[in-house]
Amino acid sequence: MNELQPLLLTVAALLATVLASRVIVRRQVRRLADWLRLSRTGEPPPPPPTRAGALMNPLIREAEALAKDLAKAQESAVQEARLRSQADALWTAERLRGHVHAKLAGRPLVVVANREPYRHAHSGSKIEVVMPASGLVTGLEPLLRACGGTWIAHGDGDADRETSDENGRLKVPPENPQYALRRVWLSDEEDKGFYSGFSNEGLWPLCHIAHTRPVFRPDDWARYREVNAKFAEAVFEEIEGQTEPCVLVQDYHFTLLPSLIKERRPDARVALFWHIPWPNPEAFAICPWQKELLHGLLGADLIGFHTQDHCNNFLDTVDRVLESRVDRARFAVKRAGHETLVKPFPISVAFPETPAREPAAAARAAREKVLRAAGREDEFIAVGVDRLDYTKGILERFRGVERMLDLYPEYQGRVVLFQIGAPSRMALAGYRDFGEAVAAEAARINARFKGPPPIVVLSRHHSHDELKPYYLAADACLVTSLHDGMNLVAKEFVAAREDERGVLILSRFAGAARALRDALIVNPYDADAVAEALRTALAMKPDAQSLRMVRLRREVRENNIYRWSANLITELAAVRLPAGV
Ligand code: GDG
Repeated sequence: MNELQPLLLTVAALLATVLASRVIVRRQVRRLADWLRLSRTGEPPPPPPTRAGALMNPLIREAEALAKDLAKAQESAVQEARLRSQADALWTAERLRGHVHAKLAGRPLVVVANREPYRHAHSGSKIEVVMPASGLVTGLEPLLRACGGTWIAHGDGDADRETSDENGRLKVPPENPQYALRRVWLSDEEDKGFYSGFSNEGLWPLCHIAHTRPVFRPDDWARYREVNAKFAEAVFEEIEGQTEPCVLVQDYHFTLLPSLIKERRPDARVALFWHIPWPNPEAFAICPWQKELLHGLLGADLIGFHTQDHCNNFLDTVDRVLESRVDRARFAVKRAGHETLVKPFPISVAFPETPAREPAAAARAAREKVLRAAGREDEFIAVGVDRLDYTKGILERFRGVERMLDLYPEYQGRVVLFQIGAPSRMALAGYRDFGEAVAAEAARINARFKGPPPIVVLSRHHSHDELKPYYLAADACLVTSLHDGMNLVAKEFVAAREDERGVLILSRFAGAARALRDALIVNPYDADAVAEALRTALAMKPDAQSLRMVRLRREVRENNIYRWSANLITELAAVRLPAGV
């Protein structure tokens, strides 16, 4: 027995060692497995397990290396996915050019708008070229620049004839020609009845719920029909000999054009984009020629509005007024064998593709510049940029500023509102009166407060380059439209703020309020609400401004004007023409 004892002890020790190693190894393997699982599922790799003995070390080293490789592969996959989704989200002029080229496959693109993108006017002994203050021009010019084509418009500059050829054609932009402008000449009488009368005294107030009564005169209606027919002739000349051209008609000036074009050229694909709101059927019924207008519009293959609400109002109006089949599931109207799709396309602006190098310094410089130009030293700057139009809520905005200074007197003498107001539709007495009312209201409010006047009205046309320092300098941008299809000023302000500062105050009655949720949304009729929003904006900490502005900028960057154009052209190119046209 004694001889056996050492042997038994050795066996027992061996067994104990084997068992202990088993436990240790199993624990190590389990840890290793847990660690690998965590690495595989995308958690950041945890610290490597403590090393237990030389036995596991080679395995652990390999696992460590594997986990590192895995982490790198995961990181680059995430990066790649991010880039891919960014490329998907970002539309640029370059991308649009390729897209439109592919979609149109050589078919010509013709845009018809009343407003021309470049107007030539005499200025002393020189001729100047001006881009008119117009949201439509801001929205459409990038498409034509990127893709070429022809823009047909009323030539209303006093030097337009001498700067175009005998057919009213010229290449634009003047400094770097990229597309054709075809000018249509209107007599004073035509302009008065078609543009000032039926379009701007009739349809404009009809579609904007701003409590201004529309005026419908039979003579204006006659001129409106004549001018629509005249533009149709210009379209036929431009598309002569071209097969399956694409025609993009713009706005309420040309409701009759789609049917006129389709009747003579059924092979044309025709879209009409409506830049202003569409009211409910009761409001629209005021127009004595509502049937004719709807008939004209429904010649189009596609009708675009800014928002789904406007599409719904349009379909309700058609349903109420015409014999037709309104397909609410597909948002389409079928009438006499022809189908019109009705869809929202929220318009936007171009977004700077190459970021500024020192945005904060640029904003500071802009601030000094606009204050110096006005001879002021205010602590806070607010801006408003509008055509001088009663729908833009300029008087309501002024009353909001006045109320803020009454409620929070500590701001008196420290804040200025620069109101840029481009004169608009000056042939109409109502618009001239409105310009005077704006000046008078500013003067009334300014007289109430001591020190530098709180409201400065800059009542002249400003180019986009002149507007930019105001956008950049502003602590708050006020967009207080009483009703607005979209409102591009709101989006321009956001696009300009590369420093990610500044607060947008935005009317809930502007189409832009649908998507720009990080603005301070107000009811412009409520002076207290405008006052509170302005006070909130001026008191907002930089971090809070930045949080909102970053989100607003993401929205506008992703849904920029190139995406708008691409969506519109994609839908138009997909229109199926009836066989044999
Ligand atoms: C209609 C709808 C919709 C340039 N210089 C001046 C000036 N501009 C430019 C602005 C802006 C444009 O004019 C104004 O755009 P909005 O969108 O505010 O408005 P509307 O002209 O009424 O356009 C509107 C738009 O069509 C597009 O579909 O958004 O709802 O009503 O780009 O930079 N503006 C002013 N003074 C200038 O000197 N006010």
